[in-house]
Amino acid sequence: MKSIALLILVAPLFAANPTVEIKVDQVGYLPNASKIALVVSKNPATEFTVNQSRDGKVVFRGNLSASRDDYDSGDRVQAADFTRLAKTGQFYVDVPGVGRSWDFDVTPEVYDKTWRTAMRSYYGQRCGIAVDLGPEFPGYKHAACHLEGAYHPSSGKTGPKPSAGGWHDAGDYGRYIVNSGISTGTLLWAYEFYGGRLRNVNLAIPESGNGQPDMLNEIQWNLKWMLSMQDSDGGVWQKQTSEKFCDFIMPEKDKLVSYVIGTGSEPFKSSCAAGDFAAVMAIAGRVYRPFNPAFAEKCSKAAQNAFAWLEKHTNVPFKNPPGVSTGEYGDRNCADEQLWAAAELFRTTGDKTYSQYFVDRYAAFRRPAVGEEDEPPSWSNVGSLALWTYAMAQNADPGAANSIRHDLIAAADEIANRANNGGYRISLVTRDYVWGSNGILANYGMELMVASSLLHNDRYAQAALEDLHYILGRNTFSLSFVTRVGENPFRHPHHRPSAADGKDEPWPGLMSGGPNKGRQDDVMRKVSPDLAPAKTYLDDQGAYSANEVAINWNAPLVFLLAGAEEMGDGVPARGGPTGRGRHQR
Ligand code: G3I
Ligand code: 9MR
Ligand code: ZN
Repeated sequence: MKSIALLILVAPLFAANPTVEIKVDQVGYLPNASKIALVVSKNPATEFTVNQSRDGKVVFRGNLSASRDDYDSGDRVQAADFTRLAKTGQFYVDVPGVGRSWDFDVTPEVYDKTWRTAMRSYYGQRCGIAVDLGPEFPGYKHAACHLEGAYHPSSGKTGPKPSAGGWHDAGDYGRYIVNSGISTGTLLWAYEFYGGRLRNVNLAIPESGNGQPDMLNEIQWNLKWMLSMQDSDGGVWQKQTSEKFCDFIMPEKDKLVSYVIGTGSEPFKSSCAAGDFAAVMAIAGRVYRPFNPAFAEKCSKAAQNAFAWLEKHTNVPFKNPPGVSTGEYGDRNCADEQLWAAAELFRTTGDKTYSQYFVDRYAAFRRPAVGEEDEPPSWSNVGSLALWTYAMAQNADPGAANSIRHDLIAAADEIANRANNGGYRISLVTRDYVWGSNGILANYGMELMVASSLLHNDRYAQAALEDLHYILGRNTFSLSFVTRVGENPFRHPHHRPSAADGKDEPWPGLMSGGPNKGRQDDVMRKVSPDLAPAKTYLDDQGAYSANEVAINWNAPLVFLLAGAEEMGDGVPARGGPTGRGRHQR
């Protein structure tokens, strides 16, 4: 009450409510990068100012651009370009006749806090241990959950199986190797690209201060669970979940049996799980070497065993066995997973047989194929990760490495140029507005950061920032798609802890799946069928096909934010192998 009264007393004219018609990155912009706000209003406006939040003082004046039609949202969008603003500080954009925007910052460190919040969300997703976000988010905690497990008949084994940690996948409490694969791999890559800066960040987790960087401490929590999913023959089970999704309860209240689930018949383990597992363990085998050589060696061996299993079982798909209705992550083609594993194993071990495996097969995965548009990495398609990692390997086949670089230039040019098409200046195209479209966008952003790094072209990193701006509020809803980040974030994720903890605000640092024209849940099926793809979204807890959160969507966000942070240092983002030397090889 007191603060509201105070606000009214001192509230001058400039403190009017922000309008959704002005869209800004609610976190902010880097001083040395493009700074654009977007305006969608009934009557085209002509002028804008940038004002200091503290006192409303005008620090920049400009004219709005002509309107651009944005096909995917149906919006007519004008741009307020204040790239030339030389000041740092906290600001808002004011458009006479339209209103003012939410506040945002302009500083070199503008994304640091958001990176930490997004990365720390993995701690919140931990299974098998009590979690407490502490004084930063008082009361956000849960007790140790899913401590016991059992082999499901579909796994080929019977009896109890200790359940061993890991991260809850998403809004549900399942743990899935395929999705853990790309998530953990992406995070480890982020460390490899930007570790020089990330290694110093304290995430306030139980392991903090143990001498190993916290980012690696957090990732190790999931790696240990993944290791526990490998059978003695080297194969890897698909997932550990209950047979059906539990109610909207806290994780420690979920008493459904946590089963190790397999394919239901020989060989019980699935090929995509083995491929993703091998790739991730291979990366871990080099990243942990300086800190924990024994663990690194264990991971590397596990990767080699999984690859050997995979060579004998190249295409065992996974489908949910009868009676099981949790997430499937079914993917009929595991050749890309196997290629990724071979490339990461080559990078880690230097063993030429992995390189040969790659060189013999990579041509089929080159992107974009003639006449095709580029597709960023996703849980079902890790082929591009295979290609890029190979291009970063020492002693790579020069012909292969060259063609991969060449393809990456073509892909990155194509993706970066999309910013000129639509009003929102992002990499998404119409067909991308499916389940997890924000994850697709973050993966485009990651791809651009990788391209910038490998090809030493800052233009790609600049384009990646445009994608980040959309996620952080510069979108048709003027909504930050990351919980607790920005002044107007989405608030009702399909996320069991956020729903069941009795608190108004959701758990922090989680990115929404985003607009999905597929309308694959009962809430979304009820929205108007006339909505444009980019508008097919509701901030509604029940809308799991548009508003769930997931570890594989947060991971490219973490990567993208890390790349953006590095740009704030005033140096083009060049974490690649010949770049700023942060790459460990
Ligand atoms: O890419 C195709 C497109 O070609 C096609 O035209 C279009 C038509 O529907 O669909 C697109 O595929 C969609 C695909 O996601 C894109 O990745 C499928 O429809 C859609 O069903 C599929 O959804 C997956 C969803 O599980 C349902 O299986 C999501 O990728 C996946 O992220 C999500 O994962 C769930 C886990 O199962 C359980 N835990 C939560 C997690 C997040 O929601
Ligand atoms: O909560 C589940 C979510 O994690 C999944 O992504 C989604 C699709 O598989 O399913 C959700 O669970 C719903 C179930 O599929 C149908 N009944 C309602 C459940 C959520 O309330
Ligand atoms: Zn759990």
